Amino acid sequence: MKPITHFALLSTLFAISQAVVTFEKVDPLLGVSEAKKELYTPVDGAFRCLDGSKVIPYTSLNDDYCDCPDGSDEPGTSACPNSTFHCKNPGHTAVDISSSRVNDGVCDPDCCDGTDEYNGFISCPNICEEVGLKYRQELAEKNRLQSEGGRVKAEYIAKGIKLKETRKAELVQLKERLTALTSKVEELRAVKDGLEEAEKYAKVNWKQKYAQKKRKSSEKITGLRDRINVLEGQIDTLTGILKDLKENHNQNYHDLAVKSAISGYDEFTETQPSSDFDDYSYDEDDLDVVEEEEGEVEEEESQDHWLGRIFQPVQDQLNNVARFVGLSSKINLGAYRGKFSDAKEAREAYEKEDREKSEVELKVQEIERKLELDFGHEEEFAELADQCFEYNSGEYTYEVCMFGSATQKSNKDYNTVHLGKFSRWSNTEDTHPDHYKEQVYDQGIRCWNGPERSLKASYHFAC
Ligand SMILES: [Ca+2]
Ligand SMILES: [Ca+2]
Repeated sequence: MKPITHFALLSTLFAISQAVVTFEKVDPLLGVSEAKKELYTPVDGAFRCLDGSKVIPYTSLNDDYCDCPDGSDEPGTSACPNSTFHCKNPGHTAVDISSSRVNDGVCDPDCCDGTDEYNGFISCPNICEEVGLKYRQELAEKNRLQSEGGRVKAEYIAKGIKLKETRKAELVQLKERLTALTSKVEELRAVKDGLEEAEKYAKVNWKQKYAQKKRKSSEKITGLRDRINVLEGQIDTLTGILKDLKENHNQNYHDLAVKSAISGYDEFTETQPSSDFDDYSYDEDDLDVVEEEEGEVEEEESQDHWLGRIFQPVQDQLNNVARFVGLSSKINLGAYRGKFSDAKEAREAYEKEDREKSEVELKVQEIERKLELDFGHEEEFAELADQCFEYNSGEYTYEVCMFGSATQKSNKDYNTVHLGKFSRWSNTEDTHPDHYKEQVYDQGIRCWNGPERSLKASYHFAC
């Protein structure tokens, strides 16, 4: 053999020898936790697999050959794929890792003491003190947050329970107010309707009287006009006679009476206007102007008159309404007679009370809606109702007002889209641990040629 060949052979043998030596030095209890060490006590130089399936020589422990079906004979090697290696991790938390990670050339992050790599190919430093310190700091911060979260939760529960009681009490008061307003509005509505009916009745009768008077006046004027026509004819006849007398009388015969008649005729014709009796003509509008002032007076008088006449029938109708709406006492129109001078005042009073009734109805609906909402087993989420939270995804900013509505706003053109109203918590049962971690908002603006928009809002609560 050549010297170089001898050297290569010796090197190989040395390497094999080292490997064998390294293998033989593996502690049979390597990778076994303190809690399980008792199970690895030899009995007559033998080891019973932990599943009890086999008894093998104690020397077969950690001999890098898998003997037991459950892998329990190789806690410190990677020979059995179903075995685990125990990292003691002093200064931190001990863990069991898969035996496949033993001597795989990678420092296992869970095995901070570096004991998973012991064959000498790589060296893993023991960083458990550093990792343990960081872990304990994070744990302390987490505990602090949980403690703070617990305090806030207790505060929210107390507020939620109180809020519910307050809402219940407020609802009782509002419903009593609503009952009173409903009765009052019905009463005022009946009064208003009665006065409006009276007003309408009075106007109709005034118009009828006005038309009758106008017709009579028109007849009188027509009669006067006929009379004027007759007089005009008579004047024409007389002036014709006088004209004929003037032109044809015997001028040689000086009769004083004839001269006086002709002189009177000349004076009459010189002083008369050319349009004769045209100024006496009239049309229907002239008649309206003449009678309007009288009509206004007539209207006021008629209204009072007719209000008085229909007072009792309206009172009877009101009492019927009172019975219909279940009022305990009759409506006394007389009490309103001095209060409302006309239907306009009654209408304004009715509308004012009706508006207040609508406002109270809305409050009742809102409180009833909130009382029906699921604010958690202990009302812990009631305090968060209507509080809004934003999330910026880059392209959009989402806003969720809890138990209210959700919107999506573009960060480019600030166009806002309604995504929906609060519908429910997640689909899980309310006993599920994740039930109160997700809310569904639906019935949003319909997508173009698609379904209605909706949103699922997930929350992380530290308590
Ligand atoms: Ca073995
Ligand atoms: Ca490893």
